[in-house]
Amino acid sequence: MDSNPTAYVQTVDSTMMFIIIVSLIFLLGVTAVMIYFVVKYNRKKGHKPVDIHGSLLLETIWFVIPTILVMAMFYYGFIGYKEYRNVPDDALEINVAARMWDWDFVYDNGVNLDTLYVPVNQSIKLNMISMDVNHYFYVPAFRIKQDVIGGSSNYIVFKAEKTGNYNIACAEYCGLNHSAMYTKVVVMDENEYNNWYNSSKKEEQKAAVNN
Ligand SMILES: [Cu+2]
Repeated sequence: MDSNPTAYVQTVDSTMMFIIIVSLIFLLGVTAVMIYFVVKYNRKKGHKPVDIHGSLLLETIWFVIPTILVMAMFYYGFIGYKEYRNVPDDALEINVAARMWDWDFVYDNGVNLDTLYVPVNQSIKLNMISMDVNHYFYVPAFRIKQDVIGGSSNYIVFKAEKTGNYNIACAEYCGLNHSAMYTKVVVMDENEYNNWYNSSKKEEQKAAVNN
């Protein structure tokens, strides 16, 4: 799975696959049994409906098996949830402000941009606030998604393991230009990032002097 941009992709995709397979088994199983019963107990063949009262074995089975399955789904989901809520000590923090209809990324050096630049193989913690309504920070390629709620702060942790450009979308309808609330996360190798970080500061100072 070297081709995934984050290790997290595997966590989410295998959870998704588990849920799809369980659902498929039930869909096919229930449909097959239903069709079999329709044919076998057809009234035209002389079958009469029979009242059946209580079966401890059946009731136990349809209570225990779904409970185990649902708990397993919860377990895998929770493992994935923990992965992007636990903040590693070495996490690089970047402040994010969402507003109608763009994203603002503010770095430690004071630089403020609408594109997210991060170094590869480094845990990133995004401290997110909304300046107005509810938004929803979403990077499909990384399988990460986090509400950004008006009037409160939130965070998300991720670690990109492949350089490149990936889409960031707002995944919650937030008004007229919601569908245009797109930007990019640019994952760079460490040197490239450090160069960018140092030069972006200088450029901003230059711009400030020129104004
Ligand atoms: Cu939005």
